[in-house]
Amino acid sequence: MAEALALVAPGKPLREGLERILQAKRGALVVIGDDPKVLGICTGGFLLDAEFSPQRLAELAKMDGAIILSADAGRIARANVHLMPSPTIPTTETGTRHRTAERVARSLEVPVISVSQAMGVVTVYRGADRHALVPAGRLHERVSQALQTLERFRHRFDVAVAALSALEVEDTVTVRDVAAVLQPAELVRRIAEEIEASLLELGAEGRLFRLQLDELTEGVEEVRRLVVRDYLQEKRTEAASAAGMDGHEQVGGGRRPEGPREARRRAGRGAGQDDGRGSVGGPPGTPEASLAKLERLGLDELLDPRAVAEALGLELDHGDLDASLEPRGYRLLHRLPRFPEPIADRIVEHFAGLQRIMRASVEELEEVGGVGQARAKTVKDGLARLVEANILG
Ligand code: 3AT
Ligand code: 3AT
Ligand code: MN
Repeated sequence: MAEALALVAPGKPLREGLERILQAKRGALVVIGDDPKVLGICTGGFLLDAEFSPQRLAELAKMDGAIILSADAGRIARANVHLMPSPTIPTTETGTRHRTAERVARSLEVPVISVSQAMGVVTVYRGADRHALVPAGRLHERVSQALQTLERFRHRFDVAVAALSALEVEDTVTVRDVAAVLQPAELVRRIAEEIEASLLELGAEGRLFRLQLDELTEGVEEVRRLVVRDYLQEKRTEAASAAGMDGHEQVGGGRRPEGPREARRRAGRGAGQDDGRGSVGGPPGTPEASLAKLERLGLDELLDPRAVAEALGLELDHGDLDASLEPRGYRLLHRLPRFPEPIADRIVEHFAGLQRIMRASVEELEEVGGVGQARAKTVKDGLARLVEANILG
């Protein structure tokens, strides 16, 4: 469908021809492709094999029947053709032109376009998909409105990320602060996805919008992933429980180890319960599953910090959003300048939690494979700068 929409994007000759047909208040049935499979369902009409031009298309649309174009829409192969797709192919359309368009698209691997004379609408059929074209002016309007909304959420995201960094260094993060980052991040992702679809339809006319979109989404996806990796509550395995591993021994763990309330709750908790929904995007308890869960939340759910906590696998005591959390440290370590990501990951996996990384000496950091004196210093300096920025800020 994406390729088909690219052929009819505003500014393309084919789109111009379709606009002319609309202006003349006529209809059309256009098949893009003239391979033997297409010719096999063609009867009547005549051979043209003329170079495509918008004017020619509009002129030929004055005749009955379908117009057959080459696969690249560069030539007009035939006109006034009667198409005879198998009547057993299902169609939900009513008029003969639209029934035919849907059946041809469903049975052959070619895009089919209908211009409805009665409704003044252009529809692209591809396989079982259909897409009604939106006039370019309305698309422009829609995209610029969506970009404005995107900008607002991007701002909210930036503010929340800066706040989270400060709280992480101070070691005073709560569930609420993590949700405050993941919520706008997910909204940014959703709006961007919508804009992408409109940009596909706008083709070359969407170039400037594309630049804005890229700028407004820059870095959000990475932070989204790293925040999830920082706070995801990993499902504890039977083996780990049996071995007497507790929060203290867990690598990272998302949840601060101390806290008698939490220890009590944890003791009573069963291991590894599946919720049956977590299968899309990786096994439950993985960052991918968590991200997929966030993506599936309805808008109302997403706005509730408790739903975000649930997607992270956090079990809140009486839904307490002020419960404190400790990050593993992925996000802050990935911000270190010119620092290889696998090494940052290794440091996080070696120490249990950001606070321990911050307290580690250069020598202790050097114990991690791949970390020499230079890198250990980069870590110490980078984290020290964050603390400093925090005190001054
Ligand atoms: P006109 O001289 O334009 O009236 P025509 O033979 O050129 O007749 P068209 O292709 O313009 O025919 O089709 C006109 C309408 O006839 C369109 C559709 O509503 C109806 N029609 C055409 N073929 C069929 C069919 N197989 N079954 C039912 N209705 C049909
Ligand atoms: P409109 O919304 O009225 O434009 P429709 O789906 O109601 O489209 P109609 O039955 O009114 O379709 O037919 C309009 C024209 O479509 C008639 C004919 O020129 C063309 N057409 C219909 N069926 C075929 C076909 N099988 N092959 C080629 N052209 C067809
Ligand atoms: Mn009709």
